Amino acid sequence: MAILESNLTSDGSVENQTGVYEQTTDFRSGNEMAARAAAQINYHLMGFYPITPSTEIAEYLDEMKVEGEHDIVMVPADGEHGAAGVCYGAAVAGGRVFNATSANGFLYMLEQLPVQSGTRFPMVLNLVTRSVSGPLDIRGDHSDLYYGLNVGWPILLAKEPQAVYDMNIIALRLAEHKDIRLPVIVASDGFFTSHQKRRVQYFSSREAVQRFVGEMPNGYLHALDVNHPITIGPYMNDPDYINNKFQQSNAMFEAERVFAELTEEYAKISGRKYEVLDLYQMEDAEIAVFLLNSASDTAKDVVDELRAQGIKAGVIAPNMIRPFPVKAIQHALKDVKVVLVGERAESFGGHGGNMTFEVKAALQEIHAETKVLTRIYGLGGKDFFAKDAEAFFQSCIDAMNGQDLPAFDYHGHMPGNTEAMPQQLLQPLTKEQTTGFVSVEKDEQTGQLKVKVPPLRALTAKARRLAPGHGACPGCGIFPGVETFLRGIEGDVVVLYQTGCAMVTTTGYPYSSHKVTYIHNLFQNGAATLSGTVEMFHERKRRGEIEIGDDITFVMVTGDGGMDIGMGPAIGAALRNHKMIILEYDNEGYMNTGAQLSYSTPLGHMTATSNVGGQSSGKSFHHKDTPQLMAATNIPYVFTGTEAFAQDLIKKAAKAQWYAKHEGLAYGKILIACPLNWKAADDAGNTIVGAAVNSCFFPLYEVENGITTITYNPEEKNKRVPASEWLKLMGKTKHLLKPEYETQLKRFEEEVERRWVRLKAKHENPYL
Ligand SMILES: Cc1ncc(C[n+]2csc(CCOP(=O)(O)OP(=O)(O)O)c2C)c(N)n1
Ligand code: SF4
Ligand SMILES: [Mg+2]
Repeated sequence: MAILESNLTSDGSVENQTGVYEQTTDFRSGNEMAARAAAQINYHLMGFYPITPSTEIAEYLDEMKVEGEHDIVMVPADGEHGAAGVCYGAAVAGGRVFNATSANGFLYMLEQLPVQSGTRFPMVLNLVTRSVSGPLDIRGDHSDLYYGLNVGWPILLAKEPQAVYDMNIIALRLAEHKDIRLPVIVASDGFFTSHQKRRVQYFSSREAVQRFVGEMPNGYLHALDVNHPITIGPYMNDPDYINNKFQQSNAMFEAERVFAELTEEYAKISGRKYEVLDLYQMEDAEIAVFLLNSASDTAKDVVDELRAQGIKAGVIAPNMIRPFPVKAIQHALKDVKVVLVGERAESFGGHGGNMTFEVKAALQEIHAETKVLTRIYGLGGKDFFAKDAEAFFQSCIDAMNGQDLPAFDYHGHMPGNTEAMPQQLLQPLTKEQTTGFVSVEKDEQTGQLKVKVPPLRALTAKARRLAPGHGACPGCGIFPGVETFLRGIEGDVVVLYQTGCAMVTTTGYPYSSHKVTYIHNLFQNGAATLSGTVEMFHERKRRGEIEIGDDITFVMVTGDGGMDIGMGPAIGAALRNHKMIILEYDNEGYMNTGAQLSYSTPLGHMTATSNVGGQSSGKSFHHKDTPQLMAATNIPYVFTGTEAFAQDLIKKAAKAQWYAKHEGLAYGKILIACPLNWKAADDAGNTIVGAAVNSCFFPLYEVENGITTITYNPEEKNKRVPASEWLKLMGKTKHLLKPEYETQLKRFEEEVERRWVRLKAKHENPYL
C-alpha cells in the first residue's frame, strides 16, 4: 500500500459474499465520519486551524492517531491562511493532503485556493458550513460556501453523516483523477450534519477504502524529485494565462462525468449510489423546491404529505454544485411550473442567492417557462422545520395558481418592534469614578517613570469597566486578570476585544457587560483595527471635531491564540508604534473553541489537538515567547504580569498607559487560569499561576525602552520551585510527572531554565 498500512491497527475483513465490502453500522456525526474517512485513507498530512464547527475533525484525528488508527502528520498552523499554505506546500511535494475549516476560516484561506487549483495540485478540504461574520454567529448557513464557488475547486455536498464519509472517499479519487487533477471541497452543514449523530455505515477495514482510492497516481511532477527540478507557479502573462484557465475550466467540467463514473464504482462496493442530483419525486413534479444539504431531507417529508393530497411536488438536492450540473437541472425541471430555490445565503443586491442565478441560467438555455422563486432562509443556523418547507411549497402552489408573489424574499425573519428602543442599562462612567487613583510621573533627571499605586483596598473604590453578569466558567481567570490590569488605567478607555472567551462571554446580543465602548473584530485583525481607531481619534482631534481635552486610552484585549493568527497585524501595529495597548491574556490554548493547542501552549501539555498516549506526549514544540517577539519590535514598553501579583500588574498597567499616551505601543502578556481546560479546581487559579511564576516558567518582568528589568525574582525571595510543583497542579500536565514522560519533562525544564538565565542576563546588562 502507499501508506504504512502494515503499522496501523486493522479493524476487520474486507469483502463479504456479495462483493460489497464489509461494513460496520454505527451512530456517528458528520465530523466523526470525515475523520474516519481521512484516517482510513491515511493521508500523508493534514494542515489545520481550529474553527467551530469543523474543529472536531482535527480533534478526532488527533485522538485516533494516539490510538494508532492512522499516522497522518498533523500540522497545527498559525491561522487558516497558514493552514492552506501548509497544505499547498505539502501537495506540491507530492503527498496526499487533507484539511477542514468553516466560515471566516474559509474566507481567511480563500486567497490560497485559486493558487492551488490554478497550479492543479489535488487535495481534499472539508468545509463544514457556517455563517460568515459579522455579526459573529457560529451556526450553520451557506454564506461561506458561496464564496467558494469561484475558486476552481469541484464542490461535493454531503447532506448527512453517511454522505460525509462517502463523499470524502470519492473526493480523493476525483481530485487525483488524470482528467481532473484539482483540489476538491466536501461541504456539509455545520451542526445540523457535523454534530448530529445519525445511523451510518463505514467500511470495517481500511483496506477496502485504500483499495478504492488506490495507490497515489504517479508520473506527476512534484517538488521533491531532485533529478527533475521543476518550476512551480512561474509568473505567467498572456497568452499563456488564458490557456491555463481554459484547461482548468475543461477539467472542472470533466469532473461531472468522472464523478458519475466514480459513484457508480463506489455503489458496487458500498451499496450506496450518489447521482449529481438527488431527486425526490421529481418524475412528474409540477412544483419543486431546490435546497442544498440537510434541509432537503425535511422537505422530502413534506413532499410525502403533499403527494398524499394529490399535489405533484418534488425536491431537488444537488450532490455536486461545482461543476454546476446544468443538464441534470434542465432535465429535472423541464416540466416543472414553479421551482422555489431556498438559499441559506444571499448575494446581497443580486436578487437572489447564487443558486438562483445558476438555476435561472440553466432554465434560460432551454427556454423553459418555469417560474423561479427565491427564499432566503435559515441564516445563522435558524432551523428549517417541516412548516418552513410547507410554506415554500405553498408559495409554489400560489404562484402556479397565478398569484403574483415576489420573486425574491426572505423567509423566517421578523419585522421587530419599531417602538422598542434599546435601554441603556449601564450608565457611562464618570471621570471621578475612574480617575485620581493611580499616578505616573516621569523623573526628568533619571528618565524613569515613578508610579504611585494605592493599597489594593483603596482601589476597590475605582469603578470597574466590566459589569458583573458575563458568562465565563467558574474560576475563569480572564476577568480578575483583565480587571486588575484596568485598575491601573485611569480615565476613559475604549476596548477592542478579539474573538475568544473574553469576547463571547461578555457580549451576546442584545446584552453587553462592557461599561465602556467596546469594539469586536476577528482575532486575526484586531491590532490593525484598533490602530485605525487610534489614528482616527488623533486626526479628528487635530481637526477640532473632538474635544481637545478628551483623552482616551485604547486597549486591545486578546487571547494567546489571537497572538498566533493575529501576530502579523500586532507586529504591524507595533512597528508603526500606534499609541495603544495590546493586552494578551494567556490561558495556554484556544479555549473558546474547546481547548486546542496554541503556540503559547507549553511543551508536553495536553490539549484537544495534542493528546497524550501511545506515541504522543502532549504538545510537541515549545511555547511561544511572545513578549520577547514584541520587544524585538522596539516598542517603548513590554511587560508580563498576573493577577497573583496584583500590585506588580497594576503598576505595569499604569506604565503601559503612560507609554501609550506619550510614546507609542505598549504590549503585555498576563497569565490567567482556565480551570475548565487546565483540568484544575475552580478556586486553584491563583495558586497555579503563582506557581508558574515561582517556577520561572512565567517570569515577571518589563522591557522599558529596550531595558529589561525582572520585577519579581523568585530566587532572590527564596521562593523558586521546580516546574513539577506547578505541573502537578493541573490535570492537563500530571502525566509529565510519570516516569515514561521523564524525557519530555526534562526538555521542558531545560527550556524554562535557558529562557530564565537569558532573561537574568538581560536584567543585568542594559545592552542586551
Ligand atoms: C479566521 C478564524 N479562525 C478561527 C476562528 C475560531 N476561533 C474563534 S476564537 C478561537 C480561539 C481563540 O483563542 P485565544 O485567542 O487564545 O482566546 P481564548 O478562547 O483562549 O480565550 C478560535 C480558534 C475564528 N473565529 N476566525
Ligand atoms: S473556557 Fe477557560 S478561559 Fe474560557 S471562559 Fe471557561 S475558564 Fe475562562
Ligand atoms: Mg487562549
